[in-house]
Parts: sequence; structure tokens; C-alpha cells
Amino acid sequence: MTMENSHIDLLIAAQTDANLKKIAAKIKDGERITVEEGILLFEKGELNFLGGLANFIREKKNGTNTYFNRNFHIEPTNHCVFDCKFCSYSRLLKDKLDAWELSEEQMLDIVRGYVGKNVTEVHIVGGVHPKMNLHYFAGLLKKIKEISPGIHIKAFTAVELEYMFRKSKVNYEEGFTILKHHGLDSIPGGGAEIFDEEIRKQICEDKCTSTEWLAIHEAGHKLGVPSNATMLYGHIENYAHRIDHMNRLRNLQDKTKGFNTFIPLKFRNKDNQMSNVPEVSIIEDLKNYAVSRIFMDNFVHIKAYWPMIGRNTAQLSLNFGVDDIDGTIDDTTKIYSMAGSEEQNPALSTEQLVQLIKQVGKRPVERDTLYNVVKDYSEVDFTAA
Ligand code: V47
Ligand code: SF4
Repeated sequence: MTMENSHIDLLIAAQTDANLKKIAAKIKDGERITVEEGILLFEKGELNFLGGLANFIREKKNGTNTYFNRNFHIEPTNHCVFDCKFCSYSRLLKDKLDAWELSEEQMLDIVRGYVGKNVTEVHIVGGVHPKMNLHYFAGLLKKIKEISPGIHIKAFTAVELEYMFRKSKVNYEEGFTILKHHGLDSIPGGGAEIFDEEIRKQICEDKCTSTEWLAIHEAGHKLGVPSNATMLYGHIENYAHRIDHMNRLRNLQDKTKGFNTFIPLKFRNKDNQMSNVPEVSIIEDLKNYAVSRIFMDNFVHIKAYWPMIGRNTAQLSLNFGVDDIDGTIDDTTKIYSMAGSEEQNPALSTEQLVQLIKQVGKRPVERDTLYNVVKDYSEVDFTAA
């Protein structure tokens, strides 16, 4: 069932704050909200009000469709030359205890293991190894495509790309051209964190700057390499920083239309240099999804990444603007279990994902990375023989 105009009319009528009422009326009319209005929503909007508005937009853009894909991750290494304070995953070279580094053959074996299993995407992301080499990774992409020609390769955050392009002395355009030629299809959204320069200085001073992150994505979009965008929230940033972050993304999306989805990532505080910072509540998570949905009017999709937020909150988020919960994962990523997520061995079967979506009255749709429909599961009954 989709939300009708009458529901948003009720929300508008019940709202006593004149400014929030005005924002709700703008949303009903499909108008963009301003930075100040975005901050006001965070500061004054109650959860049910924000959820109602976000759900209105979600249903206008995507109906009750809830997307997922069948994917696996390759994390080549957790060695990293950078020192992000929130990271529970990287091991500096001096700390070799829990460090790993996969050989090319090991990575190709992972790919071989998925041949014939109907996965549509491989997501490759890891630490920034000092030996990180553009030509080595270009070769790896080519070999992956030889093993699995149909697979979509979503690989390397802007942080990894900035480092490998700089080391190989190529500009962004040259770098992307080489990687695309060897099989790169899109890039993931990691490394964005919070764009505000003051906050960035405190949490991830030494890696690519906000300007570089945005310029790399822009260069990719211009060369036909789409991407995702993330935001790490719930640490030392405030609401104005979150809206500023979203606004920079919204502006770039106006220019290029190259982003597929926006993924808010909740800061998890286990075993990192920011473990003293408490994690925010589930209410805050839902508010954040809702405001993201409302503010990012030129992003078609908002993703709740279940291995990080947990399957229960991911399910709840589907009524707060989210229309995508990522994929089956198959226990192939360690980033979030190491940071303290409730999902210690993240893997959901297609059946489990479909059930999770159906339980809250939404329509489960398997998609590929670019949101082409692979299969509509609304009528599929897994219990039938
Ligand atoms: O940039 C690291 C985050 C990101 C922590 O594009 C943390 O489809 C919370 O970007 N608490 C990398 N977050 C992962 C990423 C991603 C994940 C899933 C899908 C996609 C996509 C992209 O992980 C980093 C950082 O923001 N991260 N440590 C932590 N303690
Ligand atoms: Fe390295 Fe990424 Fe961890 Fe930062 S978040 S230390 S770039 S692995």
C-alpha cells in the first residue's frame, strides 16, 4: 500500500510548529528544502513526523519496492598507511598481529568460488597498502572479468584511488580510464566520512581531503563510472555538519547525476581510537535516515547497510525513507564486525532477505548494482516445494 496525499495532509495539519509545517508543505509539492530547513528538521522534527515525510518521498520515488542484491566482498588487505581514528579495521605496518594481505591467487579463488551462484556484484575495498599499485589492481580486475565476465566490479574508495593514482603519477582521468578499460564498473561510497574540514582534521586527518573525494567521484562520473556516497555519522559531528555533507553531495549530483545511492554509516565504537565516544541511539539512526531521504531529493535510493546497522534496525528503516538494504554479503566483510556491529558473521540468504522485507509489508526486489531489476520476489513462496 502506498502513502496517499491525505496522509501528508494529516501530518501538515497536526504540526504546530510553523516552520516545520512549511517544510512539510514544500515536501508535499515536491520542492527542495534548504540547508537551514535540513538542520531544523534534525533539531526540531519528531521521529513520527520525519518518518511520515520520508516515507511519502520514498513511496513517490520507489513505491514499496525494497531493493537488495546478491554480492560478495573482497578485502585485499587491512594494512593501511592512514590512521583514521574511528577505524577498527586497519593495522599499521608496525602492528602485524592481526594483519592480512591476500595474494592475487587467493582473491581470484574467491571469485572462482562464486561462479554459477547467481551473484551480480563483487565489492572490493580494503586498507591502503603502501604497495598499492594501479597496474597491479588493473591486472586483477581484468583477471576477475576473465573468470566471471558478467559480474559488476564495484571497487576502490576515493581514498584508495587518490593514493594509487598519486603513486602512479597519473591524473584522475588517466587513472579511471585505465581501470575502466580493465573492468572497473563503479566505485563504492567509502572514505567520505564527514566533509567538514574541521571535523575531518580530528577524525581522519591524513587521508584524501573532502575536495579530493568529491573531485574523484566527479571525474569518475564524467567518464561513465557511477558511484555511491556515504556519510559517517554519530560521533563528534553536529547536525549542521551532516547537512553540509549532504549538501555537497546534492550539489555534485545536480551536476553529474552519477550517484546511485546514499548510504549513511553509523559510527561503531569498538576497538578504535574513538571508543570513548558513545554510539547514538536507534531513534537517532532512524531520524538520520529520514532526514537523509528528505534532504537528498536528487538521490533515487537511500541504503541501510545491514551488516553495520544490524538487520533489525535495517528492517525498521524501511518505514523511514530507506528503500535498499544492500546484499547477501555471505560473511565476506570484516569492517563492521571488527567495529562492534551486532552482525558478527554477516550473511543472509536470499530467502532471509526476502522475508525480512515482506515482514514489514514491502516488496522485495533483487537488483543489480545499477538498480536494474533482476527479480521481483513479491509472489515467490519459498515454502512451496
Ligand atoms: O569509509 C570504518 C566506515 C567505510 C567504521 O558503496 C566505519 O555500497 C562505522 O564505504 N564505524 C567503508 N563505520 C565501507 C563503505 C561501504 C560499505 C558498504 C557499502 C558501500 C557501498 C560502501 O566504513 C569507511 C568508513 O566510513 N567505517 N570504520 C566504524 N568504526
Ligand atoms: Fe585506512 Fe580506511 Fe581504516 Fe582509514 S578507514 S584507516 S583509510 S582502512
